[in-house]
Parts: sequence; structure tokens; C-alpha cells
Amino acid sequence: MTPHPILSRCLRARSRSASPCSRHHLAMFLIFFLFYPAVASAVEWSPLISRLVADGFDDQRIHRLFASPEVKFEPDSMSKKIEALIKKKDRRSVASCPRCREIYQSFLKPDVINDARAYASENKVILDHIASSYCVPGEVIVSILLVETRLGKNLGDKNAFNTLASMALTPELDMIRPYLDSSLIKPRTEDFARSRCRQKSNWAYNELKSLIRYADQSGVDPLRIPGSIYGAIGLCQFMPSNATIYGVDADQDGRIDFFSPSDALHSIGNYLHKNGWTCRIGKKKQYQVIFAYNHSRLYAETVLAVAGRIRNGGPLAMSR
Ligand SMILES: [Ca+2]
Repeated sequence: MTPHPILSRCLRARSRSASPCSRHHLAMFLIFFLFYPAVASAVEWSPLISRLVADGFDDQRIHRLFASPEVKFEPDSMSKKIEALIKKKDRRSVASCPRCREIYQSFLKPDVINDARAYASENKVILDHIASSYCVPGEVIVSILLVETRLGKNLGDKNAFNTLASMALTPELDMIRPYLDSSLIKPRTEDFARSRCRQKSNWAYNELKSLIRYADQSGVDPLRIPGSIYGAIGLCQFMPSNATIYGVDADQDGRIDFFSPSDALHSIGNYLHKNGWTCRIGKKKQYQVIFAYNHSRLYAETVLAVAGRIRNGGPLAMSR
């Protein structure tokens, strides 16, 4: 029998040392395509279930989770991530987001700054405690909260579990090829895309494990956590793995809750502090620490500009 043409490519790739198709990936690939192009919700999760169980998660619990009708295969996060990485490699990221500067500038509008100041006033006790604990001024915390989630109004319209599980399930580029902008996949970008697809799949798998553990410790259903397009959660938009590294149980109720202002805002302060924010920090270092929070020059400039406006209304213009 003639193999499926995509399967043929994978089998050929196995013979090339530069582009190995591991036995694990091949098994996932074969099972996946037994069901493709069936509807996305009918995708076979068993390779992912087996991997989670092998990593120590309870067999019955994981099977119950994936049997839930809420679990859906959502390939758009991986396809958008790969498209973004290819554009970034081609230095087309700015061109691909011509409205980014306009969007970030919108955070400097007077009514938006007034809302941020009101939020800072309402949460003064929390912000004062963060400032005394981590030396991070309240206006910086509120600025990040504004840019990340519009002060908690926009927590993402994705299901974090579905996002991360779907990315984890698709280590092979061919699994998401039907959902990609085909004009981006060219001979000079294909190997790069294959490599990054596997890398991001493995990253998402580890974040999925962290999400399940975060849900367990915080006492919430892992299938009911809203997230961004790449699985960031909460007011602070942390990846789930950050819960154990930077999460703070500020209200001391025994759980870290990224959807509670006290825990989320303290976690932002802790993140900045652990990434170099000190009591005597200079402007250059401030930029570097904010950049560590979100690797975007425009993001870091915007956060600091908004923080300046919240603090004193000063005309801290964004650099061009
Ligand atoms: Ca707590």
C-alpha cells in the first residue's frame, strides 16, 4: 500500500540525521492521521494521555479529563506560533503587526490612565505591601496589569487546557500544515518550522503538566481556566510553570490564585524582583527587567511610559 504522502515525508525525514522523526513522534503522527481529517474534536488524545500517565499523573484522572466534552483540539495556537516564528526569523514581525504601536499607544489615552489610577487607588494596600516587599512601585505593577489584561477585564478567550494540550499533541509540522499560511512554508523555512514545532510542542507539554498541577493546588477545574492564545493565565498572564517559580500566596489562604488581585499582583512584583528589580534600580535596568517579563521592545517602552503617566501625568513619550 502506498503510504500517505505526508507520512512518506516523515518516513524520509527519519533517514536524515539532520531531521529525525522520533519513534514517539511517529506513533503520535500515525494515530493522529488515523482520524485526520475527521472533525477536530474527534482527535485521538491517547499519545498525550500515555505520556502524562508515564510522567506520574493518575491514569484514571487523566482519562476522565480527556473524556470530557470540554476538551477540544484547537490547532490555531500552534499554527499561529509557527507563523509568528517564521515571520520573526524573516524579520517581518513588525510588518505582520502594523497596528501594534497604535494598540500600545492606546494605553496612554487620558481616560485609560484615569482608570489605571483609580485601580491603583482601590488597591493601594496591596500595592504598598508589594512596594515594601519587592521595591517595585505600584504604578509599574498596575501598568503591567493594564497592558496585559486591561486591568483584569481581558483574561483571554481561549481554554488554557485545550490550547496547551493541542500544542503538545502536534510535534510534527505536517499535523498543523493544513492550518498554516502555506505561503510561509518554503524550502528555506521548512526545516526551521519543523524544528520549532517540535520545540514548542515539548514546551506546551511541560506547561500542560504545570497547568494541571496549578489547578490542583488552587482547587479549580483545569478545564475551566481561561487563557491567552499561548496558554498564559490570570491577571498577570503567567505561564502555568511560573506558578511554582514566582507565584505568591499573598492572602495566605493556602493556594496561589492568579485570578485574585492580591496573589496576582504580588506574583508580578516577585517576578520583577527575581529578575533584577531593586530599590535603587536605574531606568536602563528597569527596561531590561520589563523586557524579561515580555520580550518585546515596544511592550517594555509602553509599560514604563504608562507607569510614568500613572505616577505623575508626565509626558513620557514612547521612543520611535
Ligand atoms: Ca492565595
